[in-house]
Amino acid sequence: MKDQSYYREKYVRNLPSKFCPGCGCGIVMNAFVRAVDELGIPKKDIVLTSGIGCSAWIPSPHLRFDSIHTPHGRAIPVAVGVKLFRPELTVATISGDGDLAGIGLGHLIHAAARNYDITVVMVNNGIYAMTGGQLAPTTPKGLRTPTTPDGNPYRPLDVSQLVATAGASFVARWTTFHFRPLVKSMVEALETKGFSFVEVLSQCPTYMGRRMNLTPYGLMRAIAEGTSLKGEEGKTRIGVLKG
Ligand SMILES: Cc1ncc(C[n+]2csc(CCOP(=O)(O)OP(=O)(O)O)c2C)c(N)n1
Ligand SMILES: [Mg+2]
Repeated sequence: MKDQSYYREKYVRNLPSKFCPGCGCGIVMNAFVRAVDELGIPKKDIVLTSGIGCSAWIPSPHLRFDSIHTPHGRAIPVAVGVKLFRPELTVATISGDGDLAGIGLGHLIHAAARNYDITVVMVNNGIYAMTGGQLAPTTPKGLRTPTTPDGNPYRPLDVSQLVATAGASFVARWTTFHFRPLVKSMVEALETKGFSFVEVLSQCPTYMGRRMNLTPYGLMRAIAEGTSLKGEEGKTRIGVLKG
């Protein structure tokens, strides 16, 4: 059986992590490398892109794959460019909700509609974490942020629904609490021919947990329980919206 040190040594650069204690980014990173390992894709055959934000740090500098850290919101067009020129490579984007569904939303919709053969993993922590927890298009209604001190008056955008409607071949949504199904969906996404999207509802202990007076684990649970994802056999799942 492979233990955590196998994945760390094979896939993660030996650097001090920039993530805050309890951040969901480590869980998403762990899930992604397990999916790659399960598929047996050689490291040299993968290119990752990311934009700007805490989540965008998952591929670069942490992972031992070729990666391109793009300007804010531009991870998807760069991934599409790599895929068009090197179709034999597996190309994936890992980035945040603000990066992909805020400043980069146009690219996301058009890449899904054109069904480009790339995988996008969106780490949705519901805020712009890196810059101090400001309102994102995905922020839960009512949440107080530095830019909505009286509470967010808007509904959050359902990004997975939007991407499915735009025409993606595969869409799945999980939380960091659902590690095994998340890995499985990442495997399916990487295997998909066409545009695949995996949304991970994730915790930011620093800018959301503190505000809600929750520990990282408490925030993880609250996110998992706050989703209407009760699925088979009592397991919480969001599952595949479109396959
Ligand atoms: C063009 C541009 N506008 C704004 C910023 C400031 N900025 C940096 S990260 C970020 C938000 C990132 O949010 P998200 O993608 O959700 O990542 P998180 O930190 O939450 O993981 C913003 C607005 C920037 N770097 N570049
Ligand atoms: Mg975010």
